[in-house]
Amino acid sequence: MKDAESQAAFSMPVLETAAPDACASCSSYRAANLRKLGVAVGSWDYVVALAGNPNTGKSTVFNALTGLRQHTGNWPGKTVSRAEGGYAYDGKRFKLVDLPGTYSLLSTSLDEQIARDFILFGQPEVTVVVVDATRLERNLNLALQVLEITERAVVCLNLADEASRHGITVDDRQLARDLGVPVVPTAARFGRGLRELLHAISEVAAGRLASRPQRLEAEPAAIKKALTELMGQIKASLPDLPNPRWVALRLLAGDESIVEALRSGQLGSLRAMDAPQAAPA
Ligand SMILES: Nc1nc2c(ncn2[C@@H]2O[C@H](COP(=O)(O)OP(=O)(O)OP(=O)(O)O)[C@@H](O)[C@H]2O)c(=O)[nH]1
Ligand SMILES: [Mg+2]
Repeated sequence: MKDAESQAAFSMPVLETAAPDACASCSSYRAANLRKLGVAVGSWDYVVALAGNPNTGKSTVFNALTGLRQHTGNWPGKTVSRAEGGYAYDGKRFKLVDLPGTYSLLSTSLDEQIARDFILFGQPEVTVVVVDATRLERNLNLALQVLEITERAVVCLNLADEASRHGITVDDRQLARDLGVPVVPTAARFGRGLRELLHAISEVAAGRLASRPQRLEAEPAAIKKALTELMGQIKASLPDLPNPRWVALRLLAGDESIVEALRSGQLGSLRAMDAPQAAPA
């Protein structure tokens, strides 16, 4: 993006204008606190990842918050690599990372691996899982996998307008209780719900919202023993690697791509992924 454009994005009016009598404690005021930074993130306080199945509106959310113009369209697989941009909100700077769509953290296609590696090893402070409210059951598979590895998550229940058009009602409060993390209904294409999303991300990033994510039952004793041993070895050789438990589980499952990534040293180098990177305009 050119400088002038980036400057324009910086000063662009935000989502919806705050009412003149907006007070500092209401959500309109908070939305007015958004500054879209485009690619000019500079330094940042928090890294936020946008994860989710293909075609759920991740890039639409990314564009709305950063002022950038990532490719969007109504078919899956548009975003094929990581894109970064930023925004400032409530006195903090957020680096937002738009990821390719992925159905699962176990996926093996290249763009899905890019998403998987960032979610697992990029150490975002907050992972926003953008789910399609019209296909909730399928989308929750990835959401539950993400909640296995991080407490710092927000579920963005997008395409809420499409859901109501199809007569689908989602009880977002119950879903939030069931998942143990904030759930924010949005219609990103129309800018709806984004102020609440910004607020939830900010609260989770700052640790002001305590999440208790839904986790699967404990594993059988034999697996637990093998896991503990393997995790010990992984931690000894790669002390800084986030999510050693996930890596150990994949090794036990015989995941060749993880075996190879460990052998080649690729897993050890993934943590360098937070170097600033320009997003194509
Ligand atoms: N009706 C409606 N359409 C939306 C909404 N959010 C996004 N869309 C549309 O859904 C389509 C997919 O949006 P994208 O932002 O490209 O989705 P994505 O998740 O980035 O897709 P991939 O990069 O392929 O994984 C586009 O046509 C958007 O305009 C929404 O809230 N309501
Ligand atoms: Mg996309």
